[in-house]
Amino acid sequence: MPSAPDSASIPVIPGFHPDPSVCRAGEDYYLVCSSFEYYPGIPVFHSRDLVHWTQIGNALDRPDQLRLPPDAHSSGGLYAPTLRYHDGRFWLIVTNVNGDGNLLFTATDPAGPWSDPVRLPGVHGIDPDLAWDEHGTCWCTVAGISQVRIDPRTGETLGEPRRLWSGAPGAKTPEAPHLYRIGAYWYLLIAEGGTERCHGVSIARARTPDGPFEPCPANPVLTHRGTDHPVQNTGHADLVQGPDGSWWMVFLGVRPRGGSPDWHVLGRETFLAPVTWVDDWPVVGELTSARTPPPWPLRPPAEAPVRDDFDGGGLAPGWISPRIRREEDCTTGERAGWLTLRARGQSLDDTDVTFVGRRQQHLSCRAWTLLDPAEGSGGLAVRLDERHHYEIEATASEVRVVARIGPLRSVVASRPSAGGPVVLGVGTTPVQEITDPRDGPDTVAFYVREADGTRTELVRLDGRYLSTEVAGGFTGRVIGLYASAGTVRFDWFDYEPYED
Ligand code: 6LW
Repeated sequence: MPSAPDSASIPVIPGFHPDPSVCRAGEDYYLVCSSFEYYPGIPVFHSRDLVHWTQIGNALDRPDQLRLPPDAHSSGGLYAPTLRYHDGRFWLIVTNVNGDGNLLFTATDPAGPWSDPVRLPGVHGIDPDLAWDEHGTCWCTVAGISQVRIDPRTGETLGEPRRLWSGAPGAKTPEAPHLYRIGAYWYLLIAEGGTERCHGVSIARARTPDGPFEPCPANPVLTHRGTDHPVQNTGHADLVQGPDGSWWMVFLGVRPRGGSPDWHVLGRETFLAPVTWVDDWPVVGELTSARTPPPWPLRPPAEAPVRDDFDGGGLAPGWISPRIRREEDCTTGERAGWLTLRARGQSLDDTDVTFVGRRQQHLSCRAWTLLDPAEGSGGLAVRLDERHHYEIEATASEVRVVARIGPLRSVVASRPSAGGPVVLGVGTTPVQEITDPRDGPDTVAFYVREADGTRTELVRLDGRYLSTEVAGGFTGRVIGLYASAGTVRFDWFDYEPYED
């Protein structure tokens, strides 16, 4: 099991934010992540110091940019984008594994709007990358690892795809390629070993963008496999230069907790580490965060507010919904200052459900909401996917806690209620000390806030069942609001993070 958490284990973008791709435009950095079955898709972050990131939008925030069939499976949808700044424009390439394949978008402002998609029917493979050489040729490289020249304005492929390199002999899933010109070489950075405990980052170099590539003798240049580092599964990386010209790597990792085996519950998160160059090969240093900062002044943004009052025109960019969000089922316009949700499916077991949530970003956190169930029923949920979720739900006559774990669904606690507005809460507490090798990663407790402000805990559940090791897939927990019958209104939502 990994060693105790320490200051080196803090992500720069916590919560389910995997497959980071980063680019620099002057003093500004922009970063995107995979978003899978959630809409809007592909969160876009901004930073000035590579450590503090603020979400400024989602690249695919119009239904015509992101088409997900109603039955698209969880952990389907949008995989592994690449973001580049070239020729005064931002370029984003991404795979929609549910039908549309590889898609390319452009923007002059990464906060949006992003263009309509350009399709790439001749590019086969996930994890597409874009790189331009000095002649203006655009090289598109995908998992496998293979490469083809493209016209990025039309999506047309120019020539036949060519196999480039497959990483270490026998290592599974060479993927996540990024190609860069750095000094005298073209570098091909890849991930290999699978996105679980064996994940790693390897690199090869060539004199031209299409090879032949020579692997780094020190590969993998980044992996935590077989170590007791509190951050595991490190891989899927991208390179960028810091404000002082030094080199940095962003990559995904997870924070497993608990006994044996251990479990991670927040999905794959984005981490940062310094890179130095020895003999023209990169050497990756220890994790960097606000607690172990880089050598330039940090530029933290204002603290994120705890409360979302639903008083603005629309929803903040951090709110996501599975597959689609229909204005008529999810609006802040119907009752001013309230979020109104209209039920579609009957529960979070359904793929077509009215749910709007935010990623759980801290191992230890609480979320609260004031809900009015006068015209329906709904509540506050912790969601991994349709088969793995816990929720506290209010109806006209009771408040109950439901657990869905695999094929099993059960009401695990309930109490009568008068049916008026009620404050519901959920809190996660990571395990502090392992006293039994079977200890889970955390507990998930559900609360009702009483009229006098005290809270009553209805039940405390083992968090392992809402972990990736149990549920499978590529995502992490999302905490949010849903309607299971009729119309439910929410006055506010608080997300209180605690120190990890
Ligand atoms: C992604 C692949 C990966 O396409 O996981 O960790 C897949 N790396 O590169 C899904 O995120």
